Amino acid sequence: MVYKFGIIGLPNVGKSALFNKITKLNIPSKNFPFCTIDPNIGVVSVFDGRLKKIAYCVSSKNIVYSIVTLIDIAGLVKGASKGEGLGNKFLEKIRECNALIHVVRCFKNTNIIHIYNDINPIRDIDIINTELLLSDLDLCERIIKKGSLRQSANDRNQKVSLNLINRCIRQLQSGFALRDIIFSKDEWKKLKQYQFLTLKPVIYILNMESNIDIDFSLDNVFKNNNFNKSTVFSIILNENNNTKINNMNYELSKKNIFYIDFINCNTIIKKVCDALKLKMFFTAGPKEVRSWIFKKGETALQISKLIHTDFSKGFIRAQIISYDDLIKYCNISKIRKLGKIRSEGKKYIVQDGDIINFLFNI
Ligand SMILES: Nc1nc2c(ncn2[C@@H]2O[C@H](COP(=O)(O)OP(=O)(O)OP(=O)(O)O)[C@@H](O)[C@H]2O)c(=O)[nH]1
Ligand SMILES: [Mg+2]
Repeated sequence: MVYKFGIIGLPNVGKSALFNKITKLNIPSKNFPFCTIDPNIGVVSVFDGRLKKIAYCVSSKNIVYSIVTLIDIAGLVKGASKGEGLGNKFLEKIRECNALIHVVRCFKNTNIIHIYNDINPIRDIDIINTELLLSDLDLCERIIKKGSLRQSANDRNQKVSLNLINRCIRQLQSGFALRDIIFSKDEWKKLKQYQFLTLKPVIYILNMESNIDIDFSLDNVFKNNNFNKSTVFSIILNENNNTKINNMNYELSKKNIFYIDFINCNTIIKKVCDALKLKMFFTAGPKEVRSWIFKKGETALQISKLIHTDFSKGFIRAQIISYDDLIKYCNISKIRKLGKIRSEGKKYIVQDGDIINFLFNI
């Protein structure tokens, strides 16, 4: 499966500009609201410095990075769920995404139109989040109306219980995202099928261009206590800005804040992957070295499907070298002689950095 990340935010805040920077495409990014109507879709490589080192050790010239899909979605406005602006049909586009990248305007440049005329990141974040909450509330009501809820405790299928949906409704009505609720594993599994928007991980990109913007926005954003631990903030500096940030008073590590300038903004994708607890394993041979994204906790059998369904159908075992061993000895025959190639079965929990050769028989 290819993971999908959706870029959301108010109109004219720099979503398409960010999309262009990350994907190296050139879709319109103009100074007027609703410049983007139909979603733009781009494919982005997830860079990982380990691939080059692996390629050197196995004498491979070809590196293939794993990819994710980035979707630049039309701007949302207050009342979108009631049809304002371009309405809420774009929210449906967001539903299919695995994570959201929420772009917030923090730059003050008065030449660039702000749809509500003044720069107020907290209000803007709130407008978008309210629309997401309303959309999820609407979904809860539709689930109840559809009447496909679990009726009794003995009903052991994938249906959710009315209790669970009511819990979601109460959370949303008090203005909080569903991701802030602690669900059991079973509840998670059941809710996942509905693709609730506020259950998705979100990364905030505070789009700014000077130190003044930074003080202004950080101060405001972090004084607001509606943000919980699960929120990851990233900060991006404007392309034209060369100012170095020296005088930061904030405890950055505690806040999960990352400073990223426009030049390096494809590192945002890696940060989103980290926030989603996505890991990488590698396949390596003289023909090519390749990275594959998998979810923390997945087994050898589960990830073998990513490469080919034959691998899982005829799975025999997985031969594994850890990344550290490969780099340390940098020679496969030596690693074999040292007994550092492990044989693992279907249930092995794959670790980040594993270099895997699947043995299968079909
Ligand atoms: N000064 C300044 N301008 C910016 C910055 N980021 C984006 N812009 C400009 O703001 C305008 C809007 O940018 P877009 O990328 O089209 O915004 P958008 O969020 O995709 O807008 P919609 O598609 O209308 O929702 C463009 O003229 C950009 O060049 C920034 O950090 N500073
Ligand atoms: Mg746009």
